[in-house]
Amino acid sequence: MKIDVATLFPEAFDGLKVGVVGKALAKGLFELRLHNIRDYSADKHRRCDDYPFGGGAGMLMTPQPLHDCINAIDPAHRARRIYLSPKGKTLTQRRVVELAGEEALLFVCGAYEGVDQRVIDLDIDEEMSIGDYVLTGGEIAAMAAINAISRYIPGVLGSEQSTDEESFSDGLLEYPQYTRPAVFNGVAVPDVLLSGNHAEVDKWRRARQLELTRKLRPDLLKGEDK
Ligand code: 4FV
Repeated sequence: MKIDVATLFPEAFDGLKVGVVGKALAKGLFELRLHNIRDYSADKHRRCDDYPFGGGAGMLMTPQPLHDCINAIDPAHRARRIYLSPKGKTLTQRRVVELAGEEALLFVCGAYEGVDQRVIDLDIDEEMSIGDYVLTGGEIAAMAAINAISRYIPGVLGSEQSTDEESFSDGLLEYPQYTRPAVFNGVAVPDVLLSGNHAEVDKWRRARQLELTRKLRPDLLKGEDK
């Protein structure tokens, strides 16, 4: 998979060069290319922002640098072009898995109050949000999406890790997890997990998932008989 990012702050993506994702990049399991939108500005001062027509607080990203950057990266429009925005559909694990199947992704990071609407209309396939709040730029949202998507790229998670049983993989929150020591700070691990009875462990875990999901995320229970 090839992931391109159009951003005013390429250095923000150093955060992806560590840990599991950093190792995967070093091994070439997927490709990440960063493009500085400012390099495409035709303005003599390399400006990429201007005041919004009609007034209003803050600045907007001007259309020319972003439009030219996007089309220089992806001239044949082969990539799925995603603009990070609070107006977008909130990213879910289901969408993460779908995007992990794409050959090429292009994440477009806004800044300031956002971007000129004509770039979205002309150049963007989908708007994606990571949550109902406003960030100063799309970079953190893009890194969150890239991080989540990378977990589904073959070889990124070691054999000891898996995407099979985790929060949202079966539409429910994950069950509580414990490791050594068996008693910590006077609190013991639930006996069933030490029993060696896998059927009972599975039953206990499913019951905890339902209990946790009902308590913390009832919205995930779509009325199905769970
Ligand atoms: C955002 C979000 C987000 C809005 C203006 C960047 C900022 C600036 N992106 N999920 N929530 N973006 O707040 O994805 O351009």
